[in-house]
Amino acid sequence: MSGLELFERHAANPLLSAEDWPYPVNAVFNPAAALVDGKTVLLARVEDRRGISHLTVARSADGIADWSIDAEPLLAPDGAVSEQWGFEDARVVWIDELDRWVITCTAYGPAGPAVFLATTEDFASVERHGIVRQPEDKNAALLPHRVDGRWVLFHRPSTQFGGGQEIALSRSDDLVNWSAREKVLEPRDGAWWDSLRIGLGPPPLLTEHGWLLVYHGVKQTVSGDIYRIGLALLDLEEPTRVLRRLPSWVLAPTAEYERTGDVPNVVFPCGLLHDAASDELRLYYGAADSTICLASARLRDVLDALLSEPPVS
Ligand code: BMA
Repeated sequence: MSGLELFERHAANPLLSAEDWPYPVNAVFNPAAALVDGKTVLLARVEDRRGISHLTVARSADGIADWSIDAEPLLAPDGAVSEQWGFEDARVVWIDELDRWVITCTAYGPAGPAVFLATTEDFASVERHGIVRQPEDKNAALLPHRVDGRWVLFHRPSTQFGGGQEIALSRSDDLVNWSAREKVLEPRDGAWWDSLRIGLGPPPLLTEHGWLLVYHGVKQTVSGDIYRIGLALLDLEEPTRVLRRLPSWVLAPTAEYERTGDVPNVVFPCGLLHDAASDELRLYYGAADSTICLASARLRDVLDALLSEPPVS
């Protein structure tokens, strides 16, 4: 088992922080990522100076520098109680059948976090579809196409008092009515890095060997929780079936900007892009709930690492 982390941080990290924003904010982190007309679009979680978050678009030709950041949020609370404490942690996926991007994010209100769905054609305006999973539920993303005729939504149901804490999925014919949840991946016991709870990162990526699942895992320690990033591979036809799971994490908070910030010791991935020409995977993540960062790997290396693990029985 290699102790090396598979993903390499970009030298320009952090790519974006509160100082880059065109209006006063506290922090920018946990961005969704999309490629639109060759440009990288990030949908960043922006925490304002009240502590309430909204989602704002940042665009860049190379996905690294010269960001152009919208002056207005794409999605912000509009008065409904269920979103009064903001929108957090978006994931976006292009859906051919709908001919648009589907955004899933957390709507936060007094009942707890819920999964909210919206769509956009251009990241200039959104259509709100509302809450698709009631509190408490979060860390949700859709697969890009139907499986066996039904949409598949990954999510993480939980309660304040434990219960849940694993990655689950639900299915739907119409994106409105959802089936009871089915278990996908559970935290590991005891001392493991992903023992307290786990949650889906970016939307699972279609590969020739299965759905690549990037997830965050949390470990509780006497000096607070540590958020790290791990990988699993799921069956293409039956995504509740876990084919492989890496024992070691692939990225942990070790850089200064990941260890220090509003919430220390956090790397939290929500965006993943694959460049077919170079085979580069670009993982956009939040560091310490304060800034936006990038780490890269080759998809081939990632799949080799997963496939060299024994099959999950
Ligand atoms: C999780 C989410 C993330 C956040 C992380 C660390 O529960 O709220 O938005 O990055 O905690 O604070």
